[in-house]
Amino acid sequence: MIERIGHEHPLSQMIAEINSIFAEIGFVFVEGPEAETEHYNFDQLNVPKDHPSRDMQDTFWFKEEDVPEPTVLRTHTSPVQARYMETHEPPLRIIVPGKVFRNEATDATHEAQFYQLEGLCVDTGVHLGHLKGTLEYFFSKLFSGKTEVRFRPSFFPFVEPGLEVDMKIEGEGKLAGRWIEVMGAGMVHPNVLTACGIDPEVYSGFAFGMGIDRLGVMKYGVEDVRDFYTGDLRFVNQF
Ligand code: 2U9
Repeated sequence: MIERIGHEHPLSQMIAEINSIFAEIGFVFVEGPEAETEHYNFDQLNVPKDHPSRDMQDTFWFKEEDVPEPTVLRTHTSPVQARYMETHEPPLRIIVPGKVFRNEATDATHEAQFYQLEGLCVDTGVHLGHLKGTLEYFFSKLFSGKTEVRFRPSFFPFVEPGLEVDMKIEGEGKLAGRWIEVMGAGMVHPNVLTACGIDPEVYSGFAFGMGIDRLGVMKYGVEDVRDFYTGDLRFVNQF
């Protein structure tokens, strides 16, 4: 008889590996609820009241009669960082993986449910150089080789300045030699620090966010993100 021993799902393996990479440089793993209040998911993160991401078309809202206050399936893991800042004094270094939800059509590169990984570092004197060094370290560990990181200006309500982050792997291989967009990031917006009880005159912080599924697609060469959720053992057992 052939004994088949199970193993972790490829996305769980990714999350465990990412956690251990960040643990080496002092980041603590934090989790939070998947159902969040409008307050923590949007208001506290400086997302304007009329921002399109709050629309029914983009966000899954709970029925008003079922909840004590406006509640959503979280659209990012950022509310976990917001709650953490309220209850902890800087210096803070946390890494927050988790499931997030978007009310949108699915295709080979988009799922209505996916895994995100966000990070936050708050201390005195934190600047963009710390963000760049942290991400260079992270990608070189994850892709086991020398990597370069570059920033392009972008906008997200919770950071200022906001950045798109591209990565390039040196050497041979399918991904090597070209710039690939991998995540968004920036310096935590002073309004967000203030809303979370941290004085922006004393402290500054960087934050970043990425889709773990997308990173899995890159690392393992998977063609369709939806494969991660089929539960098909012929797929899962390849990892
Ligand atoms: C707090 C303050 C700032 C987290 C950030 C992004 C930029 C970003 C997307 C990448 C791909 C989400 O998975 S995705 O669709 N995220 O671009 N996230 S800055 O900034 C924060 C978070 C929490 C308190």
